[in-house]
Amino acid sequence: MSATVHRDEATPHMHLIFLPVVHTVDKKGNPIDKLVCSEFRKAKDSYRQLQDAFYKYMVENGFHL
Ligand SMILES: [Mn+2]
Repeated sequence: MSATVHRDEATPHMHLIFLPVVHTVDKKGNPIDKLVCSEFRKAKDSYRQLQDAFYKYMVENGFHL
C-alpha cells in the first residue's frame, strides 16, 4: 500500500505498509488471491522469512540493496 525510503538516519531504510495476499485456490479449484494475515504469522520467524524473500525478490529484479 505504501513504501517510503527514509534517509534521516545513518542507514537508509524503508517503511513498508502492505496487505498480506496469498495466491491459492477456492473450494472449486479456481485460482484466487486472498487476504490472509494468518499465513504471514505461522512461524516464530515469519517476519525474518518475509524480509529474506523481499530482499531476494528485489535483488533478482535489479535493485542493489
Ligand atoms: Mn524511519
